[in-house]
Amino acid sequence: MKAAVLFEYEQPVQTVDVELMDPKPGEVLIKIAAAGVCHSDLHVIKADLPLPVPIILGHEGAGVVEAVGEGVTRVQPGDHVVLSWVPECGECYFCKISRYDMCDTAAALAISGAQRDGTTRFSLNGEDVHQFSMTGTFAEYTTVPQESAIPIRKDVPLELAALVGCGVMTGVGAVINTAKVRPGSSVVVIGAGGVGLNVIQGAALAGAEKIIAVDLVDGKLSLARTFGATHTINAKEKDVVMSVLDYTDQLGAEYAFEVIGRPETIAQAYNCLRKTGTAVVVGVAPPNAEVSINAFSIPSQAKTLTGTWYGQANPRVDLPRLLDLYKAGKLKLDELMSKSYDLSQINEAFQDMVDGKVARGIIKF
Ligand code: PAD
Ligand code: ZN
Repeated sequence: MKAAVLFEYEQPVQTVDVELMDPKPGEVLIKIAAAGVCHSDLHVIKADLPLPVPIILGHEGAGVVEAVGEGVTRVQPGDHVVLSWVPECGECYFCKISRYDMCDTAAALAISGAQRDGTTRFSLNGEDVHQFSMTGTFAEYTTVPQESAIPIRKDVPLELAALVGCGVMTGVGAVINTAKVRPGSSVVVIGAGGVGLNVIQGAALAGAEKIIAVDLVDGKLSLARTFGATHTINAKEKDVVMSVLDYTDQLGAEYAFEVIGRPETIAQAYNCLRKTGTAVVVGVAPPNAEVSINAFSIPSQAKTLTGTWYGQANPRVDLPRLLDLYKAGKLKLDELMSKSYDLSQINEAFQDMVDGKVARGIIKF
């Protein structure tokens, strides 16, 4: 079977034949139908998210259950599933308090690139091949823990369902679960890419009155309007903080989201806020990056600076709910899928993302 493997950082991904073992107890074999291309995959290539290579990238995907290992109770062959890249262990402190997004076990395993028992399921000429966050969706088939296989309704095309597996969950979840944006409020979204567009539509869903989208690419800003932005700022042309003040009666926004992963734009999100506002960092910055914020503003302006991981998802509840919202006409998925590719075109898909040509690129199998 074919998979897109990163062998070395900063090098193109190679589509090669790999071997995949049968699922072990508690695991599920999935035939992938579609996989979205997320900037987090590119972070791995750039070593900004340094995971062990060789690794099968891709963590946003959907498919059909092909086989299940011993003791699997959550799904059966034939089920349609969206993959969750945070398979909760259910046993750590954070799982006990129902913060599955913060599962310590899932975090440690993501860094190891292995499955729960510490070994890999994929190999190439006898060498271990890792998986991105126990998923690895840029592959014809993948084996995942059953906690990663979230059963979904069958009346949503799998190529659209794939999108909720990362970008939609993260973006909408950042708004609804983390910031808990209130109707009538003002929201700034810095970075209108695959995830940022979902923050924008999440804010619209939450009833925000002003949704100010910021990007460097005009095409992204017009997409942002499609997803519910009421105002747009091209950061190449205008000062972001000054423009946000102008759009908010010189108060600043109540909520700001950084959806790029750069220290400067994280500080910008904080600086866009009015006193008592909340900034949520979605973007993943390199491990050693640090953000500079005026210290006096911390007590004197009483803002909140927080972050979100996987949109603070409870995947078994939230992923099916997002698809219900799509079926109810309240969430856009078709408009996100701007271009589809064969697995062998994966590097082109990354380049299109870097060039700002797509909302979300989708690999179709
Ligand atoms: P993307 O490349 O589709 O979007 C990034 C957008 O930011 C593009 O539209 C760029 O034009 C725009 N941009 C870049 N620099 C600037 C700037 N200085 N000012 C304004 N706009 C700018 O990426 P994505 O949406 O797939 O991912 C965005 C980030 O979110 C990335 O860091 C990714 O790793 C992270 C992410 N986090 C989680 C999580 O759980 N927190 C999940 C998924 C993705
Ligand atoms: Zn992602």
